[in-house]
Amino acid sequence: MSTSTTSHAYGIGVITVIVGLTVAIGFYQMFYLPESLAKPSVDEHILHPVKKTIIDMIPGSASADQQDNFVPKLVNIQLGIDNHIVWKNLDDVPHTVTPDHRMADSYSGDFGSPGVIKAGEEYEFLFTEPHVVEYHCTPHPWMTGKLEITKQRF
Ligand SMILES: [Cu+2]
Repeated sequence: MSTSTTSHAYGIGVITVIVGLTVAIGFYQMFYLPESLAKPSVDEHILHPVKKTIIDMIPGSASADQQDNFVPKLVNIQLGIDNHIVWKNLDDVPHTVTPDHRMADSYSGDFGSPGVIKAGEEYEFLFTEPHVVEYHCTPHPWMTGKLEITKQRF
């Protein structure tokens, strides 16, 4: 009698442990795993680079006759050094920063200003991976720029 009660309790204990483990593994696969895969772990130096890179949209950029618009036009960027980029609209009309081909950084998401950047405003983007990006301004397609993002050279 007492033996049977003990083995019964033991059986319930085993089942509880199995159910518990199943729930834990299920949770891990359903929630934890996708979450940790979706957000790539990025080096702290890349998340917080030493300096910002400033690209000016200079006054008069809206004119196709003006040679300079995005200044500087070609920028070499090193991850962990200057991969945080800020475009400043110093002109008096709105501009955009639009990639020639859709481009997404796996940490920061889609690259490109969500709308126009008004006069005096800015757009910033943190690159966390090597990319070559050519971009332009949608209303003024003669405004073009290029970024080459590479890993830090030691
Ligand atoms: Cu423009």
